[in-house]
Amino acid sequence: MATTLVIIPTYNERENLAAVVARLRAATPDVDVLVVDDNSPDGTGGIADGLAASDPAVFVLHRSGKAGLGRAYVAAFRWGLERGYTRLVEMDADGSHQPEQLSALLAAADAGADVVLGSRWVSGGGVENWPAYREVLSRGGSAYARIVLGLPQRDVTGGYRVLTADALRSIRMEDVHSQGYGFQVDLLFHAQRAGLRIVEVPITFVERRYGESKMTGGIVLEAMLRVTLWGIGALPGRVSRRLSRG
Ligand SMILES: Nc1nc2c(ncn2[C@@H]2O[C@H](COP(=O)(O)OP(=O)(O)OP(=O)(O)O)[C@@H](O)[C@H]2O)c(=O)[nH]1
Ligand SMILES: [Mg+2]
Repeated sequence: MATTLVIIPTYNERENLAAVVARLRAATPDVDVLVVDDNSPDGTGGIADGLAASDPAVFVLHRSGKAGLGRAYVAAFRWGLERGYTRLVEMDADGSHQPEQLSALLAAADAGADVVLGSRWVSGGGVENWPAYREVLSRGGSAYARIVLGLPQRDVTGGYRVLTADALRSIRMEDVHSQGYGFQVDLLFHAQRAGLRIVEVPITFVERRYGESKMTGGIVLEAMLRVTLWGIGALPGRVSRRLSRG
């Protein structure tokens, strides 16, 4: 039997956290939940403690300050692996990743995928209430990373994912350095190079209704620069593989 831990990173998600956890517990009662809070100034950590106190399936990992999404996930993956969970899930706190769609992602893992990507850019997927510029940025970012890194997946920046514990163990976490959204691309790039079975499942991403986005120009720039550098770093390997295939 698979044991599943859904990781929800939070930074100032006071208006969103309780609702998303309630929806998740209703939609998939068998999964556990770990909130990873970076000492949110708005008191999200205290809300998470309240949820954990009233539900034995909810846990909280408090971190000392805002260190970025990537660091929060690496700490949470370690927490989950140490406790023996066989599947770990990434999910945003702001309602953009609908808990009601998790069972479709888990079904793909049941069918043998090592990594399941909730995907906006495959048939059946999409976005709701997104301003045009966000869609352009996201599609453009995905296209750029796909080309530069040679990734075959359509949605490489999304953050609604299932990873098996074995898949995570086969990726050297300490090599996944990116802090912001580049983290998702970085993790996928490592998974692809580790030869893991990666499957995309369509999702409808719903723009947050409450609270503020943490996405900044700096985070986008970090992601683009890193993708470019990894692409250059991976080039010799890609060329020699192509040559050896003739
Ligand atoms: N623990 C932790 N969580 C973070 C950090 N930065 C963002 N998050 C959380 O990561 C998730 C995604 O961040 P968002 O700000 O929603 O980013 P986004 O979904 O790309 O942007 P929007 O579509 O505008 O909401 C949310 O649950 C955030 O609260 C961080 O530094 N630490
Ligand atoms: Mg969001």
